[in-house]
Amino acid sequence: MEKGYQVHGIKRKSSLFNTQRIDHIYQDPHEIHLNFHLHYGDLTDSSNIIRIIQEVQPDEIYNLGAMSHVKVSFDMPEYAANADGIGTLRILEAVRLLGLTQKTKIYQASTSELFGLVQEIPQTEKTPFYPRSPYGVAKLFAYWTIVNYREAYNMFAANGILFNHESPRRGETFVTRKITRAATLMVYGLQKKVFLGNLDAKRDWGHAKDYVEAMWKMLQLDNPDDFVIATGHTHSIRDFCSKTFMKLGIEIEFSGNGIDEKGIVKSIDSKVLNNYGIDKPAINIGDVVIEIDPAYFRPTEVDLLIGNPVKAKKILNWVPKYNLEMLINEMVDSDMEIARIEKLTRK
Ligand code: G4F
Repeated sequence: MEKGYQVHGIKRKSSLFNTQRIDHIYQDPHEIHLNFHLHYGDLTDSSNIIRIIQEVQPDEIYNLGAMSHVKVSFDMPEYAANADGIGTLRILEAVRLLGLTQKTKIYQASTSELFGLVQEIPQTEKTPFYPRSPYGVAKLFAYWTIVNYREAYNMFAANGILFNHESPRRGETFVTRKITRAATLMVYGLQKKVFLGNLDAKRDWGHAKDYVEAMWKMLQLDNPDDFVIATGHTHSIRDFCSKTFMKLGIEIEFSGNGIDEKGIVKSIDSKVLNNYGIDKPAINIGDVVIEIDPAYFRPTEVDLLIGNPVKAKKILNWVPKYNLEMLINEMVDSDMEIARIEKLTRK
């Protein structure tokens, strides 16, 4: 919207309000919301997708719609295939059948999950795919459908192979937000500990703001192409925990192995918490704040992701502005404010 676009989004019907993460846009004092429209829709409903595209006649479509939780895709594989795989096909077919192939550019949210059991380190646009989940397999179908429609019908359809990208608006069941949320609730005494799965997995985490800029840049090219978007740095879940707690002045020591591993508070720098207005944290040296719950293990795991974004840097002139520290700082500060308000309202 800052770029002057009229933005149309699709939301699924739910019995509860589920637009909290974008509600502030409606409250923008500059009335920018006049350029923002939400339609009821679902990627599993072809006629609905065709109708919305026909009504909107979009210049650009950004398909980020998905059942995007990798672990949940093992429980709902057919739905993941339908929404994430065939859903992409439905958009392409709608654009084609409505005669919009020369007008509408399509961005497909492909994913580093395509690399799965990685065949090369770091991963580039040329690294062979080896998905490790129903989510990854569905996204593989979508990836190749985009390539096929580009070649068969001369459509502007591009894959952004995005590595993990996070922000304060990240859903609370994804590991980064789960950790920042838990740590901040703990210092306010609103949560005792957090249960996690595989702490050894490594991810190349970037900031969603940087990655959205790359998506947009991809659609401004003269010719469609596929790009890896990544930072080129990787960290384990364990590292992410340590850095998050450290941002709050809390040093964590990990001890034990496998499902018996625990994260224990080793030291607390109270000056750091004082800066957040906390005199007496509800967390003490020796507290076990992280434990393992095998329920979060995946039947097949993606152990290591690290991308090489050299092509995006060269062709899109894309340079990320955030590093991991900046990302964690922003997420922790935002979650501290949320926890502070929760503490007040729970009293
Ligand atoms: O945060 P995650 O759930 O993200 P994951 O699986 O990497 O997928 C995300 O990034 C992809 C891009 O590469 C997207 F395509 C996808 O839609 C999604 O946005 O898990 C990250 C890692 C995994 O290895 C997982 O096993 O963290 C590990 N983990 C350890 N404990 C956990 C937990 N993941 C979650 N969600 N919850 C845990 O308690």
